[in-house]
Amino acid sequence: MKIPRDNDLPLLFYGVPSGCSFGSIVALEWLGRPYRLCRIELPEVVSSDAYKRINPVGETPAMRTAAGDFIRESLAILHYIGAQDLDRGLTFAQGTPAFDRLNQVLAYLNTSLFDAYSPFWYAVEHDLEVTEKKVLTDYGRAKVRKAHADLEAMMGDQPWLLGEHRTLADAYFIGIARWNEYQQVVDRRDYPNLQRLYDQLEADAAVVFAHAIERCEPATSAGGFMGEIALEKVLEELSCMA
Ligand SMILES: N[C@@H](CCC(=O)N[C@@H](CS)C(=O)NCC(=O)O)C(=O)O
Repeated sequence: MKIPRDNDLPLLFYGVPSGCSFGSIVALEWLGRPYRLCRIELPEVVSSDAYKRINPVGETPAMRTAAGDFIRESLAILHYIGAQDLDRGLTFAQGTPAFDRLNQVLAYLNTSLFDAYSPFWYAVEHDLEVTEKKVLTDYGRAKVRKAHADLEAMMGDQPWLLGEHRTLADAYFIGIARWNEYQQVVDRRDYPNLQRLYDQLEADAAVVFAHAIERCEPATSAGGFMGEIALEKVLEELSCMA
């Protein structure tokens, strides 16, 4: 059996605290293939010139693939992970109605749900007048409510976002949906299908693992996690290869 060298393993650069990279960690765990992680602190490290060598737009997640290529943007990374093994059922063959539906739900999560929380993060990170803050958060609240209502209807009473089986969409959903715990924008119990999905995911071993990784607590992987590597080390390797 060929033992993979560290550099042959996909490497996910994930943002903490509470980055949307969470979904990519969950997807990697569900995939079950060897991978490594590189922790990036938000907002300091992610905006540094050093990290911009990994992702020029200064955002997480980013991924260095097993072939050494860099992929940025959650959806591109999630699709890369899913395509590693179609038999895992995290995604579907491109060109099929199932793939198109998955892509549609992922795009909704990546735009409408993700973006709905942006006004709240902006309000937390900037010094605003009371009235400015109110306008911003009222706008955000309307967007978060709409996104929850839309997703509730999209999901219906099926067990997972796409139907009978968990997919990349569920992995990505949980990383964003948990932002409501900090911002308390909606009461998720008003959206019973989403609450059921949320509870089911929070009990999932990959989600428990991803929380532990974010908190630097002992984390039990399904087997794929091969350890963390520091950004400095990755950059050193890049310099040696240049
Ligand atoms: N369109 C990007 C957005 C990525 C993004 O905004 N990531 C956040 C964390 S969730 C980030 O790294 N922000 C930089 C910062 O906080 O300074 C994607 O979907 O991957």
